[in-house]
Amino acid sequence: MAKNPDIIYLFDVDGTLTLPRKVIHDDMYQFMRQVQEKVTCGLVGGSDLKKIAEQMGGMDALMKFDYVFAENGLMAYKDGKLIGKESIQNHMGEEKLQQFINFSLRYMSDITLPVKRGTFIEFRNGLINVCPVGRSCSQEERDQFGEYDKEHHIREKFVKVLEAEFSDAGLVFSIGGQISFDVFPRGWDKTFCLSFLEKDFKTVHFFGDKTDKGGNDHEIYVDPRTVGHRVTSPEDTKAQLRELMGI
Ligand code: M1P
Repeated sequence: MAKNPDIIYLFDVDGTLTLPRKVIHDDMYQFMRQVQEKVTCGLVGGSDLKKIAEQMGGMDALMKFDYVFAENGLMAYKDGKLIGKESIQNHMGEEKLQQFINFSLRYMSDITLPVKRGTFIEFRNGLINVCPVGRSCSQEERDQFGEYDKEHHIREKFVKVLEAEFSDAGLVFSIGGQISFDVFPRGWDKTFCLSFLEKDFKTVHFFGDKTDKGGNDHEIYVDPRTVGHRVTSPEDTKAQLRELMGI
């Protein structure tokens, strides 16, 4: 049976095709190959390409998917070929970026914490990670900051100041982890990858597990351009696909 050219199935990685941060099980990978014989398939993950390739069993195995969107689509591939590449420095421009970094470093230089270590700003392709205690802290120092922050709201207060100072920069501030917060342009969640698909497909089915508000699948799951499917595990993804496709 020929593939319906209007439909694509798009999958989150962690918790949807693999257990969190683990390599895909061989039977799941083989099942996905069967699915792809019938429907165009893509992956969208927040991690970088190297990490997603490791999780799919290598770069060749990864590039068997019709579309691969690493870092939510900042690195976009179709049929194994790069079709899009975006970075935070390209998007913000060096001047704005340095204003942000300089302001943040000044702000952090005025805070006193139980301890301070190194790497207060970590620059990644798609986001800036800001860390008042410093990312080179030990596990014990990390836990200590986590507790201190619960009481003193260091990150919350910092984010409020940044939101006011850079209100026109279109940035999102996300306190997800224990010691830091992420800063990235608005829209650079998983919906970013839809710009590569919306012209070519009438229906984009998205499968993800962190679909509740605050989860990193939420925006794309509720986006009007997708039909969202909430899954609880790779096994559940498989079961839902079997039901949907009658296989
Ligand atoms: O997984 C959420 C966060 O994990 C880390 O946060 P922290 O070091 O503060 O615990 C960072 O990788 C951060 O970027 C990420 O959002």
